[in-house]
Amino acid sequence: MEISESNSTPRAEFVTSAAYFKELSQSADREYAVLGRSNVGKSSFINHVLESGAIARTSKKPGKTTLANLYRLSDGTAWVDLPGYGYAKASLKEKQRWGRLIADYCTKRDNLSGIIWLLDIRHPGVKADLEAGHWLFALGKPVFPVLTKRDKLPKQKQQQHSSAYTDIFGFPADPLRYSVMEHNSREKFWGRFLQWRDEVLGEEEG
Ligand SMILES: Nc1nc2c(ncn2[C@@H]2O[C@H](COP(=O)(O)OP(=O)(O)OP(=O)(O)O)[C@@H](O)[C@H]2O)c(=O)[nH]1
Ligand SMILES: [Mg+2]
Repeated sequence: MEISESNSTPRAEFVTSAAYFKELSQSADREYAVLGRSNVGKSSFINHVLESGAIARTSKKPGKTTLANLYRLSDGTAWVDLPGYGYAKASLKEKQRWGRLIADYCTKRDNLSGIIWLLDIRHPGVKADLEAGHWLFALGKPVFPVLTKRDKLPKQKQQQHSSAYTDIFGFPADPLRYSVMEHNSREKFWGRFLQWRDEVLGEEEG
């Protein structure tokens, strides 16, 4: 019989959506944003890791999330699902609004405690992520990288690509590999994420 880990997962509830940064209300002292390329799996990750069914809307096609969506968690934090960057096919006007929303959010959100940065395990070093990486590290906020869609690669390739990511971005350790197809991923995420969160908080307070 499988032992359920679900009681360690905080409950999530949807609070609000916003098309522009100034419209996004705050609901917790500490907030974590889920950032990544369009279609990398941000909304799927949120649903899976928070065991929240379909609280965040997902799609096979890129460009699904067009607003900042705010969730309140039972652990007292909040999470924000952002539109993806790097989607070439949206209209210029939409791309500009998403870019502005992401940039304003990341630079002006005063309760932003860290960024959960999602990267597709299959494609280390794509241009949009390199550009985002430059910008993200300049921002100076703590970053927790997660490699998504691990089920799409054999184990050996996963290891190679994970090391490639670590080299490219100078991560202190190989990032967590995640798949929404695996129950295991959720457990591993919470183990590492909570540890990281404590370390980051310790640095802030210390
Ligand atoms: N095989 C596999 N597919 C995944 C995984 N995570 C997400 N997907 C698929 O990837 C596609 C995009 O997922 P979304 O969660 O909508 O991606 P997103 O990053 O929120 O995309 P935007 O909102 O458009 O920026 C969907 O078809 C998901 O089912 C995973 O771990 N494994
Ligand atoms: Mg999305």
